[in-house]
Amino acid sequence: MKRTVIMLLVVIMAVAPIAAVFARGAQEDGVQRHAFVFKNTGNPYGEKQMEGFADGIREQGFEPILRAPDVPTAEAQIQIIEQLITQRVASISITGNDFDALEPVLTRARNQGIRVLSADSAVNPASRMTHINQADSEMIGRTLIQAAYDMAGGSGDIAILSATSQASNQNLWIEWMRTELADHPAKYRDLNLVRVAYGDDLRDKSVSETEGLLQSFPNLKVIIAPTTVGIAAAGRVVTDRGLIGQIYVTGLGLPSEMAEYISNGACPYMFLWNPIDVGYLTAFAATSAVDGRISGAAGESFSAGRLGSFEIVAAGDGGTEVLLGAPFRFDPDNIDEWKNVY
Ligand code: RAM
Repeated sequence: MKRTVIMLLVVIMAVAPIAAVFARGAQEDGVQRHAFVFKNTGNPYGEKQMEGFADGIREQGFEPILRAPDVPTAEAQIQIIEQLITQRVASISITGNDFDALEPVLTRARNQGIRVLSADSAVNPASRMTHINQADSEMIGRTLIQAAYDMAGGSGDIAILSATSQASNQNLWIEWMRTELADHPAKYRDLNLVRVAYGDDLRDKSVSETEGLLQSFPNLKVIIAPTTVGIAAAGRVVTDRGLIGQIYVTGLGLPSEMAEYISNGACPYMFLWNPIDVGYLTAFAATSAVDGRISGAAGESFSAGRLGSFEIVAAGDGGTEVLLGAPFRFDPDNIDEWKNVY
């Protein structure tokens, strides 16, 4: 009996320090690891977002893990998340390839004590503690329709070239584009949204989808691409086909990839936020979630290094979010200042 009690005490004493460390999210080797999972590889926007995340995690003395599947699907992200659960990371921040499909695996991660957040493209509220949103989704959607109206001179066919059909960030922006059109029927009377095409954030597919739009709609005036991959592909096609001045491209683009098309007139202007800052802000939200400073509830706030302090607010989908700030407009007057920044 006495021996059993002693053995038990020995076991408890051996396990206690490990348990204490785990409680703060560290692995067996004492290192706290924070993972970021992007939509897919080969997207310069995603690389910048992950770069910002890695900077923010390292600045706080932890270790970042950056992952992205080859293809932008939920299934491919599920495999990565399963590996991260086995690795016992402290947090997973994900740019979701699907709003709902990741819920079972992310719930499993959360049940193991891993803190889960989304950034850029949200997963549903049941799957996340909070979402790091680059900018107000309503403002993005409405602004892009207003830009298309302006470029089309008020009338003509317009089309949207999106990422994947399941991408929750693009789908939300497109919903707001439709709302903007519906809210002002008189203003947009002569503006026809003829199609939403999906380039899947793959360069070649985005190029061929742009070509398909040009072929199907000879009177097309504006292509709105709310994706950095799509807008660059559309800019390329319009330029190569000698359609500058006939078809305009706008949407969300990286200044580094779009400078050529902003200067040559294929894209009169476009919008974006700083993707490095989205990642950096996510890094601080993730560590704050791990050390218990935030639970993800509206009204909580946390400090995000060089970006200052942020508050968690209610999101339109019933969950919560953190807003980085307003999107920025890039045009011929300022593009040279920005093209080497991101
Ligand atoms: C693409 C991705 C990303 C989106 C940007 C605007 O790079 O789809 O998720 O935020 O475009």
